[in-house]
Amino acid sequence: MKKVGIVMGSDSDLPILRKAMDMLDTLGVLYETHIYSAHRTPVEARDFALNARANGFGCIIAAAGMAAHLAGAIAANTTLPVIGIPCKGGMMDGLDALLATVQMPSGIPVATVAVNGGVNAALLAAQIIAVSEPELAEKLDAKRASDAATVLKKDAALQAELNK
Ligand code: RP5
Repeated sequence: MKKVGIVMGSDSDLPILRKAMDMLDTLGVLYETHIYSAHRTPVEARDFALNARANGFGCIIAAAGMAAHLAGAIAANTTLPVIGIPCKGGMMDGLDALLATVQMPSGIPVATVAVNGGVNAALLAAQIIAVSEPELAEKLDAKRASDAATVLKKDAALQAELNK
């Protein structure tokens, strides 16, 4: 199985990435995690992206806040799919990071999830890996079914309470 690369701009982003790692653990997806910054460690971030395909990664999650160039900088140096997580924080509380991550120029895509969207980033990464992993695809189908059953159970409880 190809690994998911997880890169964050600072250890202050770690709580968001922990949610992603927990979801990948639940699904049995392999990953490797690093703190590399587009601004503070540009050489390491670039080298990670340049070597990611050869190092067995199938996609990369990149999370950063404020002037969030990390996902774009990673995407500039690999043709692996890159999933960007804009992180909350700073004067604009994540809006700056959202725009910096999502508004990529034509030619260098970043699949941007919601601000602090660690869980969806992990699910999208798992869906990418599952293109060539039928067992993982089955786990994702089972999770969807289980999530739907949870909603319908709550609906049934609400009906019982309100619609007598
Ligand atoms: C970004 O600046 C990081 O991704 C983080 O979200 C934000 C603040 O970083 P720290 O000052 O907490 O290290 O580069």
